[in-house]
Amino acid sequence: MPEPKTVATHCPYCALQCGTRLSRERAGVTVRPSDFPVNKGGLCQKGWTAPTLLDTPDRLRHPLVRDAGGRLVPVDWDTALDKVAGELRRIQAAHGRDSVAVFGGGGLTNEKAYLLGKFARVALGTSQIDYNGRFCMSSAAAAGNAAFGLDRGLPFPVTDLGAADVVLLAGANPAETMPPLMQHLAHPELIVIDPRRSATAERAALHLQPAPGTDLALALGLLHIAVVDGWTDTDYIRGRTTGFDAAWQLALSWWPERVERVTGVAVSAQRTAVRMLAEAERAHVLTGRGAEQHSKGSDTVAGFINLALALGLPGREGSGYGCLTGQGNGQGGREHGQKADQLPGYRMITDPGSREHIARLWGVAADSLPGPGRSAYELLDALGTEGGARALLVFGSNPAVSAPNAGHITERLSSLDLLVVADFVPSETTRMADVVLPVTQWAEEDGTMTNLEGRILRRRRLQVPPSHARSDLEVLHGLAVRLGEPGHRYPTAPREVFDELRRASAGGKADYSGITYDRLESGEALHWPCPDNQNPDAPHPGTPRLFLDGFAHPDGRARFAAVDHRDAAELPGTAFPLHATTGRVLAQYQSGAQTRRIAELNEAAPESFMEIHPDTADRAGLRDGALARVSSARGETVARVRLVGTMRTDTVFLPFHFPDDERANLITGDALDPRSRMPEFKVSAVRVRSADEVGR
Ligand SMILES: Nc1nc2c(c(=O)[nH]1)N[C@H]1C(S)=C(S)[C@@H](COP(=O)(O)OP(=O)(O)OC[C@H]3O[C@@H](n4cnc5c(=O)[nH]c(N)nc54)[C@H](O)[C@@H]3O)O[C@H]1N2
Ligand SMILES: Nc1nc2c(c(=O)[nH]1)N[C@H]1C(S)=C(S)[C@@H](COP(=O)(O)OP(=O)(O)OC[C@H]3O[C@@H](n4cnc5c(=O)[nH]c(N)nc54)[C@H](O)[C@@H]3O)O[C@H]1N2
Ligand code: SF4
Ligand SMILES: [Mo]
Repeated sequence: MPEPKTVATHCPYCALQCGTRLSRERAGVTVRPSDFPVNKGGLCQKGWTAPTLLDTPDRLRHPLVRDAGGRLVPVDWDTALDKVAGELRRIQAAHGRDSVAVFGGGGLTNEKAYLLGKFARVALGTSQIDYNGRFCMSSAAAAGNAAFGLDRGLPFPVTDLGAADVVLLAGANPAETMPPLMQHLAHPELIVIDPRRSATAERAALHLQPAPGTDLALALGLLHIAVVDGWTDTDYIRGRTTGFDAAWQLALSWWPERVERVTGVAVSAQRTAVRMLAEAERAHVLTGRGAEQHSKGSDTVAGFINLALALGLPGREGSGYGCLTGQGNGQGGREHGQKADQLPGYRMITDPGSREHIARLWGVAADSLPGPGRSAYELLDALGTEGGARALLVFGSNPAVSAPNAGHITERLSSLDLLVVADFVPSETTRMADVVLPVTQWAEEDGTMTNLEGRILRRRRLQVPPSHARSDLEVLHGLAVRLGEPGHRYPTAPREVFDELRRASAGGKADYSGITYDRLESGEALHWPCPDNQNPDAPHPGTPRLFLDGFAHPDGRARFAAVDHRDAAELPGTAFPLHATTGRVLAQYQSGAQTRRIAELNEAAPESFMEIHPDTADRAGLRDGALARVSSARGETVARVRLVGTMRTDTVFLPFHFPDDERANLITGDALDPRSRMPEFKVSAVRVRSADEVGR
């Protein structure tokens, strides 16, 4: 069949998954936004420039294997896959199944995420699989599951936001991270909680500017005011929730003046925030990575959910709580079994019934499935150590840049016997690999993605991939067969994988069994859960809005969580007197592996920088535009000084998109949330000084 000239598909980057029309024209591939509900004809600069990535000059086009002289040299696929499979067998024979680990990504399609989990648990038989979503959504997932019995980023369509009167954004900067979403936030009054006056805070009716790592105290304080000032919805609390008293016992000791002392947010601003939310007819509380990427991220999200519950928002038409998921398939990526403790359908790997269901589908014995493995940071931290893995396969991540404590993690990666990376562009991690496998990218493949509202979308193929690139599904198939698996267990056609995934998910929390490629093809808006009701004439319509009739716990009630504030793992002191926090800029995506190769984006954001208050800079002897060295107890990074008068004087901000000695993660630490295992990307104690004196 000839390739189509135009396809309706979605942007390759973030969880908004803006709808686009891609066309192949003589001058190359062009993109136009479509009138899809999330982006309503809008795209951000990354979306507009995405086609450039398809034929970037340094696109990976051949499998590469490191030769005796230490250079990566092109080889054919059989040589590359034979080598990988041979090494994996040798390492597992000598050191056991768990000596091989797998690291996935929230950018992978549902089909890839599913097959990767199956490959790890069956073909490799390893428990050691986790993915970069652990760095992204795990705290909100832990809190959401505990509160509502179910974790779907937004339990309602994005378009509901536009009808709200007030939206509170805790640690999210969508004006840069999901620009077209701002169309839906134009009408509601915004309350933004962010230590920086971000582009989103600029548009807010109210900006609360706490010290990094103090959101939980603030959330407890807002709950305190809601109760004391009589704003709570007592009927809702009585009828639809449990656990209020225990949560209130802890919020009781967070009176407004104390909260002001800990967070720096004025009492009057706290009161205004609560009044705005409580007086609104329709209101939403949303969290982003700013509130979540902490060693108490899951408790912090629980604190904001407590506030939303006290005001009676979740599960009410037009109001609610949600988390803004991050990566393109950040939602689906967490449902199909690439997370250390999960099986497909958002099932727990420790649950005997779930193991039985999945094992039967996969044609293996339930007791042959491994148990839960290590979380992302712990998996990387253990590489090459006693009991840790000695070989690692990476699909869809660039941990040499994006993992916390990156200097240490880079060392762990280099201690491996075998590092295999599948990617379509060179990255800081492929550069360290023993074998690099060149794969297809978005416009060259079919599949499904699940956006931030839990809606399943079709990624469509526009053109043939470069001749030697293979899809991730083909790579997994090729490796599995070489490891002695029957080929039919690892289908390479996305539709076939999706059909198996549907059956795997049937009866699970994230039930996709009623969703088919044909239904998606006809343009139906299908949000999970969408069970197969066996009625072809009136199939299940999917679930755009969750919790309207009850929450997903057996008693139908939401749970308040008894959470209390605690300090960040590391506080500023004499040696390291400032808070550093990290995050994103509009023109770069994540580790930058994709966007740093696009000229327009590089012009807009060419290098790392540090936002710092002029007084703080002055004390450190730093001029605007000078190079600064920013050091923590872990290491040091280099960034261009940017004086910003609205910064807190105790805090600096760095983006994490840049490589080598500009990696912000050289300073971040290894503290993890005890429940979600989320690293504390958003707080480190640092010292800043001029780099000019010492040179680079
Ligand atoms: N341009 C661009 N867009 C992206 C991405 C990208 O890399 N680039 N990545 C995508 C992904 S995977 C994700 S997860 C999302 C993330 O989207 P966001 O959550 O919006 O992104 P961040 O910039 O990490 O963090 C948001 C804000 O948190 C603030 N912050 C820092 N520390 C704290 C704190 O202690 N408390 C509070 N309340 N706020 C704090 C930062 O100043 C920042 O403005 O973006 C997605 N979209
Ligand atoms: N300091 C600090 N660090 C952070 C964060 C922060 O806020 N601050 N945020 C964290 C968050 S939220 C996230 S999500 C992570 C993200 O960080 P990473 O996991 O490093 O994410 P990407 O840079 O998107 O890396 C994806 C890689 O996979 C490739 N890729 C994309 N699609 C596919 C595919 O389909 N198949 C294969 N095989 N490869 C593919 C891309 O080319 C790229 O090289 O960073 C985390 N790190
Ligand atoms: S907002 Fe996200 S999905 Fe939309 S164009 Fe930008 S990067 Fe792509
Ligand atoms: Mo993310």
